[in-house]
Amino acid sequence: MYEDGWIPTVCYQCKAECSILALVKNGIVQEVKGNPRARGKMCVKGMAGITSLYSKERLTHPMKRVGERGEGKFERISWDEAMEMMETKLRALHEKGEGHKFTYSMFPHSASDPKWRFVNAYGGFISTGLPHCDSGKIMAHLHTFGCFPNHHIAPMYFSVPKGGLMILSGRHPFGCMDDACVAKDILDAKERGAKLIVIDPIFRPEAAKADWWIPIKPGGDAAFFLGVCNYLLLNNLHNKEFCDKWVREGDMEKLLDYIADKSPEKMSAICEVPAADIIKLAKMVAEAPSACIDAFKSIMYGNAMDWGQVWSIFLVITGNLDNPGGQPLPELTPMAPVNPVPTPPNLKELGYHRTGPNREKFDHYNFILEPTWYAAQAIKEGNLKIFFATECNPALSEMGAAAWREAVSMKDDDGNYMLDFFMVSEILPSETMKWADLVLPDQTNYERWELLYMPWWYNYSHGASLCRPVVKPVGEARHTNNVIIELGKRMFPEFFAFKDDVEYYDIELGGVGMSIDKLMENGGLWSPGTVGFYKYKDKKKFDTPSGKIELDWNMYADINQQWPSPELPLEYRKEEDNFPFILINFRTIFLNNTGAWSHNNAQLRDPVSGLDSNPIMINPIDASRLDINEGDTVFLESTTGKVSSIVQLTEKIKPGCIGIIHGFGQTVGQVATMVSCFNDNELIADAGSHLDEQDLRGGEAHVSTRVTIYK
Ligand SMILES: Nc1nc2c(c(=O)[nH]1)N[C@H]1C(S)=C(S)[C@@H](COP(=O)(O)OP(=O)(O)OC[C@H]3O[C@@H](n4cnc5c(=O)[nH]c(N)nc54)[C@H](O)[C@@H]3O)O[C@H]1N2
Ligand SMILES: Nc1nc2c(c(=O)[nH]1)N[C@H]1C(S)=C(S)[C@@H](COP(=O)(O)OP(=O)(O)OC[C@H]3O[C@@H](n4cnc5c(=O)[nH]c(N)nc54)[C@H](O)[C@@H]3O)O[C@H]1N2
Ligand code: SF4
Ligand SMILES: [Mo]
Repeated sequence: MYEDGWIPTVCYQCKAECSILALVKNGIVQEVKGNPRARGKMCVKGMAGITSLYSKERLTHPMKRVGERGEGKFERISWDEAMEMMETKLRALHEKGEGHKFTYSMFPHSASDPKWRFVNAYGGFISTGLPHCDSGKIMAHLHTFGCFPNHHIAPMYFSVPKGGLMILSGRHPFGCMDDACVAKDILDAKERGAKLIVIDPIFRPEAAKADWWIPIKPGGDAAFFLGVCNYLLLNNLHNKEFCDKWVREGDMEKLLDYIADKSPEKMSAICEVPAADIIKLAKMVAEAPSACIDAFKSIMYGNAMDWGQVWSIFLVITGNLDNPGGQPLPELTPMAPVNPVPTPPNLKELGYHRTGPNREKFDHYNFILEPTWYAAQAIKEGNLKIFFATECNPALSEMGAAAWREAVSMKDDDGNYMLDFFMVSEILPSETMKWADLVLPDQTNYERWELLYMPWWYNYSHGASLCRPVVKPVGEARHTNNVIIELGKRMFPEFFAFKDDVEYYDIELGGVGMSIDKLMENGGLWSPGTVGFYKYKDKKKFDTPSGKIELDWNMYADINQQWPSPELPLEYRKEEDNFPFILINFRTIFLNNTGAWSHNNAQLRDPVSGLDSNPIMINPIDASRLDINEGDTVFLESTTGKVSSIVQLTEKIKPGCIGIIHGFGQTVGQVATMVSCFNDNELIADAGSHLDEQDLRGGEAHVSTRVTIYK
């Protein structure tokens, strides 16, 4: 099964899952590089993946908790005992008719990920990073032009023509590549004569390469682009022909009514970008052959849906849909079903928003906006009894770290944990593991099969792409997909009547004329033609209910939110006096989120070649007012927590903002704990604690928080 040579597979040091080649010699991965068939790049994290694979800290056998939750004391057990524990707990809950009190937090690698299949058969919830990421964008695009709800359908930078505008508005693609070739795609486009515009309160590496950097107030993107759209429309600079042909009748008139008073001057007061710059960008857009927006972090605020709707309006009135250099609308040929397919539970009836005081108010949520990450609240209210976590690290990644810890350790009057059972599968020791009852050692991407069939991120090369084992797994590590398939066979044999993961994938591929073998012959890649321009012209419609672009979101008429609000996120309007600064937590190329995969990777935490500190960035103007100097140790405090670190004075951050790196905070693992760095989610409130303030259209206050800073 294992061969020597350059083997095509995928990287999984981040969720981009780039196509790569792994050089295997004598059963050991020696080297990795980008697969030339997929434009051939690999980033520094990806190359450090070999360090994760061979880390001496790898989890190698199942373990069960022996101390209290949080103590992180475990004892080795057999796989038989581990399977037995999961089956007993799951059966007991299911027999009580409370299957919906089981949540599996995971990152699905395809729409038919076997773990997701199990959750559907069981009647539980799936929880992913989705509600944290760009769900506001996905929903906005779905509502407006019926675009397939993928995770992140970014511009295809390789298609941007000369003179085309690439607008990064709250986006760090040079570090958060989401396909290692994207940074080069952007720079190549620039070389062709495309223009790069970076809208960001911090001067990041993209700004250094940009034609124009526009510092903006965090959360101000909706206002900024409303100003741009106002100028385009009122000066007849929009793409009239496109709008006349494709926008639903009456919507343009309503848009004009609504936008008439969103002048650049008025919007400038909200987003803190001079009106002249808003106008300048509008004029550039009007003259450019194409314009695209890439945003990610900027849509993780409480006004996410507002910004998403403005973003959609901008693309529509400039005609930048499914054109070279604009917003792609990819289509996905579905895989063949593996029959019988379990019917998913009726989540709407069971309550997407199953926690909180007034859940009926959240009727507008749907799966994509579903805020299932309110784990802390759900546990406290008795609505979450069994929690599985695979490929995620909620102890650090969930907003409100203290509330999370409290909830998972909470006991009822009889002294039993409110959360009855908690399983974590991981490759390296993680923070979340400390609270688990059962820890399962997973196989890395170099040891397992996995069919990736969903261009979750940038990866258009991922029509379908195959992760295949290139070396023997360490110890007793088992791929969690197979563990869950085994559980499925025991509990729901009718839905798991296939031999294993490989047979499951083969059935799915068989229905579309492919197979695992054919995929391997094809270098691990296969594209069913998901990319193509102007598909709406061939189809003569958009995939919306009316077949036209729908700017007026009349489904939100009952809550008076048909049109986007330019206002800053709700969370900014409170406690301004006590907490005058806005906290920005951003990512770097050396870390992938909060995860053990980079925090416990020696290569990525090296002080020279990687990252080993989390300084507090502040503008010298603010610092001098507070008598804070470079290198001082200061406290950062919010309404929910307090942390401390060293100050870094820099003019690269907009005054009024504080910048920190997102992801730190691990207290387990030799590498992660060499230097102690704080977790930003100590400062950010638990999402369940302020439901009333949240935008009923779905925006959540994920990453934005007010803080104060003092020595
Ligand atoms: N290396 C690496 N890659 C990753 C990840 C990782 O952790 N590390 N995480 C992956 C995941 S899950 C995600 S969701 C993506 C996230 O990818 P990005 O969102 O691109 O990453 P960030 O660096 O968090 O944020 C991008 C920029 O947004 C700016 N910003 C913050 N608030 C605002 C605002 O209101 N308006 C504007 N215009 N700018 C703002 C920040 O200063 C920052 O420079 O990356 C993915 N890829
Ligand atoms: N403050 C703040 N909080 C945030 C964000 C933010 O910007 N700021 N971003 C939010 C966003 S956008 C997201 S998507 C979420 C992400 O949060 P999570 O979904 O929790 O993801 P990660 O933090 O990346 O943790 C992934 C874990 O999976 C493990 N892992 C890696 N590979 C494997 C594998 O093959 N098998 C198994 N079993 N485990 C593996 C890693 O070691 C790591 O511990 O965080 C959210 N939280
Ligand atoms: S972008 Fe992610 S998947 Fe691609 S090479 Fe880098 S770490 Fe690996
Ligand atoms: Mo994310």
